[in-house]
Amino acid sequence: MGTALVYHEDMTATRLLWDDPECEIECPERLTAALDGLRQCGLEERCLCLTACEASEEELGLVHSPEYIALVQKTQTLDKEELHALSKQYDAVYFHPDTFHCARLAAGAALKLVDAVLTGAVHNGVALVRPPGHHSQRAAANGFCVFNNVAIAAKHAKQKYGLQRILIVDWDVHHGQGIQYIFNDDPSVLYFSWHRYEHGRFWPFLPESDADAVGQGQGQGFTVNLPWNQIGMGNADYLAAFLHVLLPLAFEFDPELVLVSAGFDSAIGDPEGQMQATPECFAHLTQLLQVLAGGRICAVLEGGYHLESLSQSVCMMVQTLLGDPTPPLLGLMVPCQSALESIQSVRTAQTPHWISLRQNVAPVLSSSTHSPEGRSLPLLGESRTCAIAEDSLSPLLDRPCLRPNPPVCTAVALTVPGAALALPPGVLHQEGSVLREETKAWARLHKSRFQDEDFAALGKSLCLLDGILDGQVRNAIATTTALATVATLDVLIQRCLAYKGQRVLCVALGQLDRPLDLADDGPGKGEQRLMYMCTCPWCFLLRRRILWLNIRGKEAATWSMFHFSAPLPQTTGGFLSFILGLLLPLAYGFQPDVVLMALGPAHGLQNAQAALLATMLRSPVGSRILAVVEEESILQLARTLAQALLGETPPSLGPFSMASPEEIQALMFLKAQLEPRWKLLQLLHHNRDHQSLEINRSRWADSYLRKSALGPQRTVAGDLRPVGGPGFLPPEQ
Ligand code: Q9C
Ligand code: ZN
Repeated sequence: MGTALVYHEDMTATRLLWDDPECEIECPERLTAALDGLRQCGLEERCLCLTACEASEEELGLVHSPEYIALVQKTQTLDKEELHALSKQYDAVYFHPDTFHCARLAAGAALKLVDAVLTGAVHNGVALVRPPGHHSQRAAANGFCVFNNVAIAAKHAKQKYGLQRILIVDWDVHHGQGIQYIFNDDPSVLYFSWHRYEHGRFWPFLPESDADAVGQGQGQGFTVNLPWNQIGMGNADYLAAFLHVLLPLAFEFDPELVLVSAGFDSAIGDPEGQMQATPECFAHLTQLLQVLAGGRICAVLEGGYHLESLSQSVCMMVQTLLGDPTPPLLGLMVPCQSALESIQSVRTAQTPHWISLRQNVAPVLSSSTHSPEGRSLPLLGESRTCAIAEDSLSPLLDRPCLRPNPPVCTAVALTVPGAALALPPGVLHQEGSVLREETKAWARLHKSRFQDEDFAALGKSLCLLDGILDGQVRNAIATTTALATVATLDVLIQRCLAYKGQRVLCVALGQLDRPLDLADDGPGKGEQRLMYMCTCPWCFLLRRRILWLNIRGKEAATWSMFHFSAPLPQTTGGFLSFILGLLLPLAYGFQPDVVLMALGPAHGLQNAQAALLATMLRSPVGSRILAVVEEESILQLARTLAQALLGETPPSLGPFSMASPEEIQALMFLKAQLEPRWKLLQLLHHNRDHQSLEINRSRWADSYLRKSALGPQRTVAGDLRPVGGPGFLPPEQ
C-alpha cells in the first residue's frame, strides 16, 4: 500500500504550433518540470509508478457526446491551418495532431489511478497529465482542456465500483465549470471549487461561478463555489476556506472517494492566478483531505504555469500523500478581508443545504463564563514592520523541497504491562531515559506530585520529547500516573521552552488543573515561581510561547488569549466544529513547534474522537506530537493513538448529528473571545479591522520571501525573537 504515480511521456507531445500568447503557457515543460522535481526530491522512486493507457471511447462517452469524441479524433489528420481554425471555435484551446492521443492518455491516467485506489493496490495517488480537463464540457473543449479527466474518473468510480458519494476538490485557480455542468443536478458528486473571480471580471467570466450557484434539482447544495474577488490570496486564506467551508461540508457529506482537480496555478508565482499561497500550503491542503474517505485520494493535475512553483507544489502534495510530515507554513495566519467576505458568501448560500453550517449562530456572551482581562492583549502583527522590498521569487525557488524527515515515526514508552501488546507494527519501543538525577532536577518544583516510581516514567517522557525536539522522532506516546499528569506536563513544557525557546501547544483533556502558575493572573509564590511567570517584559513575551487549552467540564472559559478551557462536545457536529472551527484555526495561528496532548483522569474521549484529534493536530505542527496518557486509559487508547500518529486515517465518528445548543453556545463564546488575537477564527468581518488587515497582507509576501532567504529560523509577528542563552537546562539552576 502506498502512493501511485500515473504518467506517460507521450503526454509531452502536444504543444502549441502557432503564435497565441494566451495558450503558450500550457507547454510540455510543465510535465517534465513536475516529474524532474519528483525525481530530484527522491519522491518518484517512493511511488508505485504506473504507465497510463488511453481511455476507451466508451469511457470518454461517460461524459462526452459521440459527435464531440469523433470531432477530436479527426484532429489527428488535420494540418496546421485546419487545427488553428478549429481551435478558434473554442475559448482558449489549441489542437495538435497528437492532442487526441494525449487527451485519451490523460483521461486514461485518471481512470488507472482510480482503479489503483479503489482496488486497494494503493492508498492514494497522483496522475500527472496533459491536457488538463476541468473546463471541458460534454461537447466542447475549453481552457486548454479537451476531455474532462476528473469528471470521467468520477463517473467511472460510480459505474464500476458503485460509489454513492464522491467529493471533487478543485483547487486550480480557475473555475472548473465543465465539472460543475456535468454534475450540476447530481447529489452523488459534491463539487467544490475556489477560483479567481474578481466579481466576474476574470476568465471564464461566468455568473455561475459565483457563490450563489449551488446546483440544481436533487443536486442543490452539491456545487460549492468559492469565488476569490481579489488576487493575492495566500496560505491563511486557503486554510480558512478549508477549515470554514470545505471540511465542514465534506465531513457531513462523508465521501467514499476524494478526487482532486489539482491545479497549481493557485500557487505563488503563477502568471494566471496571481495568488500567493506557497508550495508548502499544498502539503497542508493534502493532509487535511487525508482524513476523508479513508484516505482514498486521487489527485489529477490541472493547471499550473510557473514551472518552479508547479514543480515544488507537486512535490509537496506527493510527499504528503506518501505520509511525510507537513513543513511549517510561514507568514501571518491572517485571512484578508476579501477572503472573509467570499467565505461568508458561500457559507450563506450553502446554509440551507448543510446542517454543519447551521450550527453557527450569533455569539452569546455569558457573563458567568467570561473573564475580561484577555481582551486587551495586543493584536497579531500590530507592531510589525518589514522593510524588505519585493523583488523576485528567487528565494522561493532556491529552497529545497523537503523538510528533514525523522528516522523514527512513532515511539512509545508505556509503563503499563500489556499496553504494548495492542500496538500496530511500525512503532518503536523506546527504552531510553533521561538520567535520574537530571529528571529529579527538572521535577523539583513538583516534589509533592511525583512518587518515587513516577520518575522512571518522567525520565522516559523527557527522552521522547528530546527525540522529537532533536528531529530523531516524529511523534510519541508516554504514560503517567493520574496524580503526576499535570506536573509531567509542566516539566515537559519547561524543557521545550529551554530548548531553543520552542512554542508549545498544550491540549489537556480531563481533570487536569493548570500547572502552578501558567495562568496570566499574577506572579507565583516565592520559590515556586517559574521562570515564565516572572513579570519582566522578557518573560511576559516568553509566556506567549505556551498556548494552553483545557478540555473538560461543562463551561467554556478564557483566562487569556493563551489559556482557556472548553467542554468536550458530545455530538459529532459539535466535535467537528470544535476541531475545524476552533482548535485548528488556533493551532495554525500559533504555529507551534510541538504539541503536547495530555489525556488525564476522566478525559471522556472516545477512541474515534482521540484518533481524529491526534490526526488533525498533526497538520499544523508537522506531526511533532507527544501524547501523554494517564495509566488508567492507556490500554484502551494506545492502539488508536499510535495508528493516528503513524498516519492512518481515523475511524468515522459515526452519523452526523447537529451540535447541541450548549455546545454551539460554548464554541461561539470562545471564538468571540479569542478572535481578536487569532484571526483564523474569524468568520464575519468587522469594519474596524479592515485597514490593519490589509496592511498586514501587503507585507505578507515580503515577509515570506525574507524568511525563506534566511532559512528555517522563524519568528511570529507580535511574538519574540528566538530565545538565546544556555538552553536545555532546568530553570533557575
Ligand atoms: N488571463 C487551466 O488552468 N486563459 N486552464 C485565461 C486570463 C485561459 C486555464 C486568460 C486559461 C485556461 C486548466
Ligand atoms: Zn487553471
